[in-house]
Amino acid sequence: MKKIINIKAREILDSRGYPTVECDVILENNIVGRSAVPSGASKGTHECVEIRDEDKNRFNGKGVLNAVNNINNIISKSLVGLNIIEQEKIDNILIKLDGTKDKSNLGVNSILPVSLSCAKAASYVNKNFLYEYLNPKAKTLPVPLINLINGGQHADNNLDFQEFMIVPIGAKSFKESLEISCEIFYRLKSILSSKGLNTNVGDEGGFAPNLKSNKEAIELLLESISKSQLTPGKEIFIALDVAANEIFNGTNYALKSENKIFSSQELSEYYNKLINEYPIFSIEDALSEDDWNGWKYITKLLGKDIQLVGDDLFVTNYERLKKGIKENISNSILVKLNQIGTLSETLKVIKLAKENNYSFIISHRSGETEDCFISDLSVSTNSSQIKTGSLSRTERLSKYNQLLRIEENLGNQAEYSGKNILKFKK
Ligand code: 2PG
Ligand code: MG
Repeated sequence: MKKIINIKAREILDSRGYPTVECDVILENNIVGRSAVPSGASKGTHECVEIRDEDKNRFNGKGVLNAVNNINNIISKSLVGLNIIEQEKIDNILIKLDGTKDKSNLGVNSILPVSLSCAKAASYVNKNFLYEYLNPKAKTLPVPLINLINGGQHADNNLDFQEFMIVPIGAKSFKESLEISCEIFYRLKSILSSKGLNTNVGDEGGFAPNLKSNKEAIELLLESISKSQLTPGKEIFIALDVAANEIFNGTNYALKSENKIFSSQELSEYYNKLINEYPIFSIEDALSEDDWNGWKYITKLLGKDIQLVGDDLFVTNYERLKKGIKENISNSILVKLNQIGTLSETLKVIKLAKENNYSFIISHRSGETEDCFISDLSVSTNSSQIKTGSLSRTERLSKYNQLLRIEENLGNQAEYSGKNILKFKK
């Protein structure tokens, strides 16, 4: 048994240069588990709350010294002396200490790094990879949903949809999936420059050009795939995150780049046309977070044909997912640790998704750090898919690189989810 002897947090900076919390959980024998919290730009209203200092003299009010102090002064006192492998017990103490449903008291940004650092420290006790500690039988690598064109809140361009992703199912291994995706990424860059379009990247490392329409972004992806000698709809599919909260005005959805205004039903019909025209495997947040009637409609219309993912809709929340399952809404959930705040609660949501045949995708946030906890989480839960940005910016690559190490560590045993995910395309 290894006991927690100290917990120490600090303010560090994330990929947008905003402060975030990093935490060290220190065990006997100087074993240290360290993790850091990511942060979203297009957040769901029902997510747990990250607390910011609101002191305008520091980082435009975005400092996180209060969250850091909550760890150093309050949380550490309650956890020192506990056995590190008692993750659920630790998480329950964190939940009780906070005492609110949305973790607004201590802040999700003080609770999550402690929870994750404990799991990491525990994995180091027996010198295991984190994924092995979480699940000794794990051996399957996820298919990456690689966000090659950024729009919406993640870029300063005119695209309404937030993420245009490629899904390399045709590879034989995770390593190969990255190799062929890099080929497409480089190809896209040269196509953009040959057309005089901007090749600067957005928050998640994908290109962020101004285009005539959302369709044009999809067509650029298809051109890059074909010019890389790969077949769209066979080896590579397309996935979208519309992040529809951001185009919803309370009544209608507006696609500004295309000068169109839609009701939920009309937008669903628009997606129907898109999926008939293009090899789209998955659409995330196709409608806004509380448009339950719209979600019912779109699930009836498209739920048998494609993966419909709830991100802001479910916010990794057990009760919201349960409601969705009961009402036949969507068929997939995006899983983000900082939407809910502890590892144990996240695993409980994943279990519910599995039991109900919903696919689940482990996801980063648009504001990230070098922490690659989600890579191990995705393998340990057999998630089949991971969403962690494009093929540039080290805070995105750190996740892919950890998956490469995991695949290497698994050796001959390693499997790649690949075409198996097509079972989610019904
Ligand atoms: C999303 C995420 C991650 P953000 O909407 O899925 O891509 O964005 O972290 O800004 O909420
Ligand atoms: Mg999303």
